[in-house]
Amino acid sequence: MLKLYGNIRSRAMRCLWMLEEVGQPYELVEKSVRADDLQQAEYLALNPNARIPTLADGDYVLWESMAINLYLAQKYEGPMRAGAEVLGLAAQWSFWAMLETESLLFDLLLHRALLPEFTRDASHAERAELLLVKPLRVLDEALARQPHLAGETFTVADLNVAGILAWGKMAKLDLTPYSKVKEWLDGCLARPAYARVRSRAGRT
Ligand SMILES: N[C@@H](CCC(=O)N[C@@H](CS)C(=O)NCC(=O)O)C(=O)O
Repeated sequence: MLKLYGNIRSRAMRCLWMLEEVGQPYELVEKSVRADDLQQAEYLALNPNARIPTLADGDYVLWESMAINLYLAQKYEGPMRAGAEVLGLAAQWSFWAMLETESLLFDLLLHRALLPEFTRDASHAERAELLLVKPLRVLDEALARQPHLAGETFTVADLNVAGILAWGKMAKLDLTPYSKVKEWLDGCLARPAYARVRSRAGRT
């Protein structure tokens, strides 16, 4: 059975969402982000970065959340199975989201929500929001041309980017100027597979 190492409150969320969309049986092996949990010889043999998530599909092991999802989209039959064109666009948007938005969104999340209030710095959040204008415009323009990132239907391209942009929602990023992004993100996050993973969080 597929095994995903991680936890719901981490970047493993993106892969849990994908696994739910793919519909293959899988097991979540709970791993926190604590060093004592990650710096174990057995886990380091799977992921030498000592980070989560990691996927094990039998003896085949992968780390990096975006790569795990692109693999699952190629490997398994079903609604998320993607051909070369979709995979190309999914890789493009996944690299783009990681490089152009992820660290800015993380900064925003830290300084708006995650850090204890007395250590938050509003100027960090403002800077991140300003630097996000350009990529959010790019995304908004793409979604004005077609409803999803690789065409008419929801694919791993949407899942990978929405999995990152979800941090913006948690950080109360104002998406009003990017109406297409807002509509698309709300639609992605309303998917039953996403809700199933979130309800699992409520149980843990
Ligand atoms: N680029 C990696 C990042 C993985 C990552 O940084 N995961 C965090 C949890 S969200 C982690 O394991 N942190 C523990 C640490 O850095 O010590 C991915 O997308 O999978």
